[in-house]
Amino acid sequence: AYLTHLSLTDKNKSDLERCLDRMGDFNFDVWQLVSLTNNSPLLVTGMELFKRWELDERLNIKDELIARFFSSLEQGYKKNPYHNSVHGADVMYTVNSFIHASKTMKEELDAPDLFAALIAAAAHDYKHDGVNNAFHVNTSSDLALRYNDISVLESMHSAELFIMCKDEGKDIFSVLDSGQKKEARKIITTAILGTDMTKHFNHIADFESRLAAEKAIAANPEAAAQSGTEQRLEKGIMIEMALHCADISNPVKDISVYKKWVIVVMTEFYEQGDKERELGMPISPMFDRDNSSVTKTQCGFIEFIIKPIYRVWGDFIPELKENFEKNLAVGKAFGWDEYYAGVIDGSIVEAEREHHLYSSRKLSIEEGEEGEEEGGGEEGKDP
Ligand code: 8BR
Ligand code: ZN
Ligand code: ZN
Repeated sequence: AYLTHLSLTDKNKSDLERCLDRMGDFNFDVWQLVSLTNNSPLLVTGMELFKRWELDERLNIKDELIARFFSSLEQGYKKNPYHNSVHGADVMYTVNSFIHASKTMKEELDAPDLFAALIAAAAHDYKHDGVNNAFHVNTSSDLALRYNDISVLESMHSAELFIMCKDEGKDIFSVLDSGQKKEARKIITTAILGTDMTKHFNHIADFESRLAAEKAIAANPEAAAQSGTEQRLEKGIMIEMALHCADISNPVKDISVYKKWVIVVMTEFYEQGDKERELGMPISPMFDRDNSSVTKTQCGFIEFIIKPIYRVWGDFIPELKENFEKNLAVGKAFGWDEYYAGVIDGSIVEAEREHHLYSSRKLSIEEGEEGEEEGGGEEGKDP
């Protein structure tokens, strides 16, 4: 019924409904939502997931408020190649699929926690401007000055979410009582600030030790009750980790979906590299379109970032562990440079046309040889 907000034809509506049926699956293809929703993937994902968890009834939220809130979030996402509302919708449905699969999270999280987790995911890159924290800091941008160089973008995403909610008719937190509001705000700010990649290895170590503590307690409740000093796996920690894992989940998805993300993430990195070149700044190797390898970047990202965290995350969600491992095994062997250059298949250009959220910069077939000069060795990966 909420699809009435979208002005779709009946045919489109039934296609969309069929697509949305699969949204609970970890390997759902969020890209389909772009065309099926008239470019409103985040609005539709938000409405769908609030319905699925019956948050409208459990927290007494009117459809109009849910729609206005997610629509406003969606409009705040800029049309960057990668950090756009498709990424917001992707991260939101992925967090949902973690919670949905995990017996532990389903038992632990009540309605206000689910509400907070989904909103944190939907808003986690709100108003992202397509360049990273290092660029902000190195250019002394207004945002870097405002946030003292500390988690500049993440601070902005979270702050702007709560500022947006002050607008007439968009305060989705108004459905919570003051205690719930305080708790939801704590969960959301912590989880969004936790998406800063500089915290990545802390997340792994911290979550691993908390997970071990929980297992020890489950195995021997009395001994654990005596010591009492162990850090437990609290709800906020689970949500923070779920959001960070979802944020970097591209390589863990089906290869067909992952491929589309690689095109847009590399496009955005290279556009930042172009800006750095124009400004006479040093260009980080990953961002230099004339001097980098998509294969090395993605393989390094998988080996040093993704595998370590998904090993721990798979221990926490054994329901999805096999899925993570299967997808990672396929993704790593892929020839990303040739694919990015359009040599393997022409889907880049096709995808660019299909999703006009993509950058206007055209990718040319001639760029195919980049990154081959170092003999394809494994050294020098720099995620
Ligand atoms: P954000 O989406 O919050 O920016 O965090 C993801 C970060 O992971 C990116 O900024 C980037 O540094 C890195 N990354 C790389 Br490398 N490849 C990626 C990919 N395929 N998908 C997502 N992130 C990637
Ligand atoms: Zn981010
Ligand atoms: Zn993100």
